[in-house]
Amino acid sequence: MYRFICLLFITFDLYILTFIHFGYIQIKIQVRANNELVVVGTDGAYTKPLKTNYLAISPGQTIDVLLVANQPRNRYYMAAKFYSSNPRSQFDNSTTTAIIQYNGKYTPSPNSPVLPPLPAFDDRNASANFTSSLRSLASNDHPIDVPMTITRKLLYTLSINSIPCASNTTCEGPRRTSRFAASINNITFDVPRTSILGAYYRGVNGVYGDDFPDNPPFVFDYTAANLSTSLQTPMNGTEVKILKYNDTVELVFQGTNVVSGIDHPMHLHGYNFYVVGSGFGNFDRQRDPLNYNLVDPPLQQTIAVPQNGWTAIRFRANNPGVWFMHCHFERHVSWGMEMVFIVRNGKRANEKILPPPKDMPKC
Ligand SMILES: *[C@@H]1O[C@H](CO)[C@@H](O)[C@H](O)[C@H]1NC(C)=O
Ligand SMILES: *[C@@H]1O[C@H](CO)[C@@H](O)[C@H](O)[C@H]1NC(C)=O
Ligand SMILES: *[C@@H]1O[C@H](CO)[C@@H](O)[C@H](O)[C@H]1NC(C)=O
Ligand SMILES: *[C@@H]1O[C@H](CO)[C@@H](O)[C@H](O)[C@H]1NC(C)=O
Ligand SMILES: *[C@@H]1O[C@H](CO)[C@@H](O)[C@H](O)[C@H]1NC(C)=O
Ligand SMILES: *[C@@H]1O[C@H](CO)[C@@H](O)[C@H](O)[C@H]1NC(C)=O
Ligand SMILES: *[C@@H]1O[C@H](CO)[C@@H](O)[C@H](O)[C@H]1NC(C)=O
Ligand SMILES: *[C@@H]1O[C@H](CO)[C@@H](O)[C@H](O)[C@H]1NC(C)=O
Ligand SMILES: [Cu+2]
Repeated sequence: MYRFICLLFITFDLYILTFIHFGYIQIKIQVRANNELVVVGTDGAYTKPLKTNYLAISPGQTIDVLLVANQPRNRYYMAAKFYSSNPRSQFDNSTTTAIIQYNGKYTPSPNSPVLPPLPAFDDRNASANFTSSLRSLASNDHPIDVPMTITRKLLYTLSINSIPCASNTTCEGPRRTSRFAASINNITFDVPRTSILGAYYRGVNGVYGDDFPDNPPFVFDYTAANLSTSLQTPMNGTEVKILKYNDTVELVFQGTNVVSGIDHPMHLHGYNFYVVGSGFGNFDRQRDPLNYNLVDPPLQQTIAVPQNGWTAIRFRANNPGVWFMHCHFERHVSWGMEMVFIVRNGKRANEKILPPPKDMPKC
């Protein structure tokens, strides 16, 4: 559960600002309390304005924020640091800063700007609280279309795993006799050498199977503190989940504490999805759906599933094709925390997968 640190990109321009995009790290950012931040969008969809003094953002996400520059002209810090829910992960715990400087003629205070307080690096309440406070704008001009009748109910566990090294060999990495892996529904994805999209489009057999399970193959207390090590070794396969055109899907991601629980920023290609609920602990099929937000849930492309918690999303499968779904921690993708949805064609001409471009190079 080591993280890659990649680009951190912030643009800032006062008065009407704004776009803040952090790729690839999960981070909290805070400006001095009185410089108000107003979140107005996420992953390219409007949200109801949300006043906040910090943001929690995950790899792959975008958040649009307005900064209300209503303070005395001076210089102010903005600050960002890692959020890490896993006590065993190693990361750079320093705080990165930038200075926001008001325009105009004035003498800046001779003192260094006050560093804004940030939530503690392991404050998963602060992270989950921000994430679960987002609401779609859901106005007449920007209506939403949350699937209400569900045709496919899926529960996918997200686990860190451990695979023993071949006997009498040692593996690279911190564990000498085993190596880390990761899985969805206990399947570590084995990336085929042939493109799944190409195989599906051309009807080539043998590249993938269509048995990706709708539910975890073993039911256990997913988030218990002390899980048996016998749960740690995953299965390995190239299984896809087939959806019919226009299926309405509810997918609950369930984080597990196998090896070690951590947040997983899950990203689905080809779709935006509504995030209708989330919580800590095990998802309760009876109780938790009663608290879904079906009125103004945020429309997102990547969602951080809380450590040892769950997140429920809904989408309508109206974009035919072959769509990758994966954790957006690059390390976890390389460990196998991914799977593929194949969405079948509909009947009408505009409900079909597009042909490859004429100039696409042949393999
Ligand atoms: C940050 O990391 C350094 C080096 O690992 C450690 O000495 C220090 O205590 C850490 N600080 C905090 C606030 O966790
Ligand atoms: C997080 O919230 C729960 C209640 O929802 C509380 O029991 C716990 O102490 C909080 N943790 C922190 C670090 O604030
Ligand atoms: C977030 O935390 C604040 C202050 O602790 C609380 O009032 C609010 O209800 C929380 N929101 C969510 C969505 O948990
Ligand atoms: C592993 O090493 C031991 C001791 O060197 C040897 O007896 C055994 O045959 C080896 N096993 C394999 C599978 O290579
Ligand atoms: C899956 O198993 C095959 C055959 O044992 C192996 O070659 C491959 O490396 C495994 N893939 C993963 C992702 O562990
Ligand atoms: C966790 O399990 C191990 C092995 O079963 C046991 O030795 C240990 O005491 C357990 N720890 C807790 C906190 O239950
Ligand atoms: C995953 O599957 C393997 C092989 O069947 C099993 O040994 C292991 O306990 C399973 N783990 C989980 C978390 O389901
Ligand atoms: C798909 O669902 C949409 C929205 O309910 C509906 O307008 C459309 O007719 C459906 N198409 C098919 C092929 O079922
Ligand atoms: Cu992950």
